[in-house]
This record gives sequence, structure tokens and C-alpha cells, in this order.
Amino acid sequence: MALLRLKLFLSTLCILCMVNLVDCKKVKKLQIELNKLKEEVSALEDTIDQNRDELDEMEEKCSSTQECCAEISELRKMIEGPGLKCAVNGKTLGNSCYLFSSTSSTWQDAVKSCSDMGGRLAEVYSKEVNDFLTNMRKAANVNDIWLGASDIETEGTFKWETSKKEIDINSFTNWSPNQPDNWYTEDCLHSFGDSGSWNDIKCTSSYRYICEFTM
Ligand SMILES: [Ca+2]
Ligand SMILES: [Ca+2]
Repeated sequence: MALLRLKLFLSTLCILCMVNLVDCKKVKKLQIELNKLKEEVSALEDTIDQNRDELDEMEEKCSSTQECCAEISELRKMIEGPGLKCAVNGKTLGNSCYLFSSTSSTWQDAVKSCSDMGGRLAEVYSKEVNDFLTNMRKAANVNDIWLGASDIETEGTFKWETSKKEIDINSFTNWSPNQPDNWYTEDCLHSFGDSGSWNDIKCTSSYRYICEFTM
């Protein structure tokens, strides 16, 4: 995200540079810094891949030694857990780290994808979190995202998928006017618009999503 913002900033500077509104030397310097940052991120990703390969080998060799396997398992959690992913691409708020998906999918596939990475499709219990996710979405220039709740189990009763907490009259909600309306059978929660309004929509729709990890 930081890289993306820097890229957009540089693009704007370049346009201004072309009309001689800013110092072109400064723009060049920023471009060099951006390229260096890209190389560092790429090197970090290579290192993570190398470490993963080494752990695979070690795990095979040490399968009979419980103590060693426990250590390997800890290392694997560090490499494959949310910590490194968030350091490179994520955003943190409180004890949660949020990662924006790079592709769109159905609601069920979004739930599975987040779960496979050790997280959950984002659950929202406050305006602060709703605004935070809305800002992430808007910064990525995306119109809609899935959130992790549905009324698949009981029509009319929305429940957060991973925590199993019901959205009731005491819960934070941000429903758009006249929603949820189950229009021609809509069971999955998505968020859209300037204030991150909520709407129930068909679960087979395809949207990007944000996975949430506990740090
Ligand atoms: Ca429904
Ligand atoms: Ca609806």
C-alpha cells in the first residue's frame, strides 16, 4: 500500500514536472528511492521463499525428533503467518492486521481463502473498523468488498462467519437504507460507497475482500 501511494505520488509529480511546476531533480531522486524500495521488497519475498524451502527440507529430516519439529513449526508460523505478509502489504489497526485480496471471488471462496491463510474474512464490530476498511477499499479504487457475515444458516439472521457472533439489535451495523432486503434471495454481506454502507447480495457475486489476522 505504501508503495502504491508513493507510485501515485510520483505519477502526479511527473505530470507537474512536465509542466515545470516542480523540481525535476527531486522527482528523479524519489524515483530512484522507489526503485530501491521495490528491490528491497522483492529481495524480502525471495528470502521468505528460500526459508520456506529450507524448512521443508529440515522438516523431512527431523520428522522423528519432536523437539526439533516444534522449533521448525514455530519458524514456519513466523514465515507463513500474518506478520511478514502484513509487514510487506498489510495495514494494522489495534491487534488486527488487514490484507486486501488481489483478486475477486464469490463470498464462500473469500471465506476459504482467508481461512487458508490463517485469518478470517473481515468482521466489523465498530465504526472505527468499518471506516478503516472503507478507507483501504477506497485507496485501492475498489467499489465493493465482501465482509464476513451472512444469513445463509437462518434467513433474516446475519451472523459473522468465523466468530459465529450474531448481528443483533445491540451490534454495530451500517446497513444501507431498506437493507437487508433479501431481494431475490440475497444472503451475503458486502460493503460499498463513501461511508462503507452494508447490503445483502447474492453470495455468487464476485468481489474483492479483506482478510483479517490477529497479531
Ligand atoms: Ca437473506
Ligand atoms: Ca440487498
